[in-house]
Amino acid sequence: MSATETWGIGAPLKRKEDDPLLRGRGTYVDNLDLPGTVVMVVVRSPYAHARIMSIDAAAAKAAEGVVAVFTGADLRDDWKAAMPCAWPVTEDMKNPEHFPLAASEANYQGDGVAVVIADTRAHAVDAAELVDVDYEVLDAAVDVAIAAQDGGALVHEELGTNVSYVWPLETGTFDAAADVIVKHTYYQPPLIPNAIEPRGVVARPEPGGDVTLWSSTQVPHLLRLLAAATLGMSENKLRVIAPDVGGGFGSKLDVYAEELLAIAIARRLGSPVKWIEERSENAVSTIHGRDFVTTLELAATKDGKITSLRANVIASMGAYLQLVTPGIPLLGAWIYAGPYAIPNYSVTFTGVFTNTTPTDAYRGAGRPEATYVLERTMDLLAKELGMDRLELRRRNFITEFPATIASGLTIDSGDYHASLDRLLEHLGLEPLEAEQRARRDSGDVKQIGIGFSTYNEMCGLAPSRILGAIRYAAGGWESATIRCLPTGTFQVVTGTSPHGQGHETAWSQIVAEQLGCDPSEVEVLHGDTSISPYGLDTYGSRSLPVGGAALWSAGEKIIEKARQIVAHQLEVSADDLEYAAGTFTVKGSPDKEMTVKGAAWSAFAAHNLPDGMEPNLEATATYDPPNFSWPGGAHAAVVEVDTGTGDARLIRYVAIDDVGTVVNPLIVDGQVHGGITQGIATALYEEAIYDEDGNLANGTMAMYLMPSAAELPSYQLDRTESKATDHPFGAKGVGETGTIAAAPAVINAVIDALAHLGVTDIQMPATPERVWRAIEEAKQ
Ligand code: MCN
Repeated sequence: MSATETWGIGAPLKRKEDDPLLRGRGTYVDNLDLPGTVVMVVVRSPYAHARIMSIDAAAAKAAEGVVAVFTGADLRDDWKAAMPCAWPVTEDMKNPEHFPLAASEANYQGDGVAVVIADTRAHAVDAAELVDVDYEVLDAAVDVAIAAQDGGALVHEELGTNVSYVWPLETGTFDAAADVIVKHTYYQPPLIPNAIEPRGVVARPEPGGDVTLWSSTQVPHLLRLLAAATLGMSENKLRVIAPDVGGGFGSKLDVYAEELLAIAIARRLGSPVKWIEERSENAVSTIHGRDFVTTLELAATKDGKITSLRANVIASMGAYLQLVTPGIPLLGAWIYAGPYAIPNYSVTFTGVFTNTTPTDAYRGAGRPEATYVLERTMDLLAKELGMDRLELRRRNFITEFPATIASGLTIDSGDYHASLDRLLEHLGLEPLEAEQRARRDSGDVKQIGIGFSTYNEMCGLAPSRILGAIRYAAGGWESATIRCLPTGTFQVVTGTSPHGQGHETAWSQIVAEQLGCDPSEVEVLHGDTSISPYGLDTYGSRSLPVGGAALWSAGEKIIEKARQIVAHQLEVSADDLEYAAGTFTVKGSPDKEMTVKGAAWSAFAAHNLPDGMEPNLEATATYDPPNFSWPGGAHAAVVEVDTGTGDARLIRYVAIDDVGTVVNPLIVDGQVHGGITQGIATALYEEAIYDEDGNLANGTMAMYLMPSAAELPSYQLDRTESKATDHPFGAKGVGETGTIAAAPAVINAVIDALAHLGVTDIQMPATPERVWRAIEEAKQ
């Protein structure tokens, strides 16, 4: 085995970043303790919809330790623009002005109405209780399907409607005269992302009006750009640092009120301002995901060839449009047909305001929502056709690549049959089906069900031209710099901003593979706008497909320059050099060699460089992907359902994913594990429950059922590999695959367990009560 096989691309290297984190030596925002810091606490509306009649802050201002109290009206002149929404999906999209503090009307429970600044957190919390807000409570629009009808409560009266936009994509007519048509409506409830570290910010004023902002964010670069614009600051006066960030799952891909408030107030007071989100505060003030009502129709021939698809999606925006809220449903718009060749395609999205926490990106963002309704409907169609559900899938799989799909995009590579074949090898379907038959025959109270989901997704966001065409404000490229230090070590500066994904390790492996060093010799810097080249941060499983490609491209530039240096020093033609694993050798003279590390020293000393060559061995590259990244695969879930109590337990989970070339199999397995767990959680446990007045009824960890390891079996993972043809070393994204695939597999399994009892539908999450009711209703 060569050295690079033990630590280059493909090696299961343990994550470099974990040691300090596991020893408690990480630096999260709350670990920052800057001299003179004052603490900010946000006073939030207890009502989902209420007019703010008056705010009396006198008692709070007089309380012990209080430095200042600000209301929305007090700070109005600090904002040069409303809070940003970077994705106006249609020209006439309705986007009500949204400022960091509501001044006249609170539009969701948790909407900030004032902030208290004090010397300690305890003093700020106590004083916040004393801020006296007089509210006139208004009717709330909570249910997204009802809100979409208008006629009831309006979230933003001045708009005259709750509909923000209608966005259609139609490339073919639905075949209403087809042999078989199935149609079903699905509800996917709102979810609370629950990163292990809630959000937090520290803003420090610097001499000359500059500000340094530490934030638990996924997007330091976007945050700097947009915060500067909102505050009317020069972009170069704001430095944003994402220190260690304890997860985000999309929820930290945003520009939040508290980030803007901390900067504005730090500038006003001249002291560092710190805000740390509490867990229950996180449940209302950090974005939610999903909250979709989708009707999906599939039309097919008698022999199971699907001829057309129509989807009507009603998606809650929550109370306001956050950074990319309106675009989230659209991220699924191109994949409602998944891995199947369906020629006629029509999807319509209606974005609707509700008096609930704003929605935005949550792991998978638009793609789990699409895959869920498709994979559920595939099972319904198979039943209607009287066809085996896997046979139906196989008959419709796309098999030739590159494949231009009906929604208009091109899938570069994939092998969906191979993933399904591999899945069945691991699963052992026959004994499971035999067990299922035996339990059905004996009338066992515990029934088992087997569910499948064959999926693909588009990630690696994204080709800038396509983003432009769908009206997203920024591009989708990424950048990387490699500095070859004189003594033979390397420094990488990346524009991606990891928050749990292990980029330091994977990026080190890529450099190690290409430049022939040990990964420990590579330092990876990220997450600080003053050190990284401009970048577009981490979301949409883009970091390896886009950032990794930029890094590879920087490495190629290093090798090219090193080749010129080596040729000059060895007095041979550059064409006579062969390169492998960091070393140049002269063709035919194997004893003559020089390494990239040696070239780095020569470039630093600059005593003997080719005429006109700039000293120093360093390269920067930016990479704009020509296409999305197209992972895919096949997942199976096996559940045991107690038909007496409705309790559904997952007993096995098998996942086969194709993410192209794998840089680090340990990291990829970890990503798939985490992703699957979030998908299972969606299927069986998690849901943000609002009452009819818009009160979040389960905003604590005691009430919001996040599964722990105790609820879950070990997963069986394996991979197939079809390389991404556009990526320099064939890698596809992995960060969201599990979440996209898992929920439909689990719900299909629960329904399969109860199919013989006549159950055909169960809404997510399949709680014991819902399952029990479905069984009872089927009896009637
Ligand atoms: N990787 C690899 N080989 C591949 C693909 C990926 O070795 N073929 C590695 C990459 O090098 C990287 C990791 O897997 O270390 C994830 O890569 P990628 O798919 O590019 O995703 P990103 O790094 O862009 O991460 C974003 C993605 C998203 S969108 C969400 S949501 C998510 C996720 O990652 N949130 C996470 N994984 C998370 N993991 C943790 N711990 N915390 C989160 O908040």
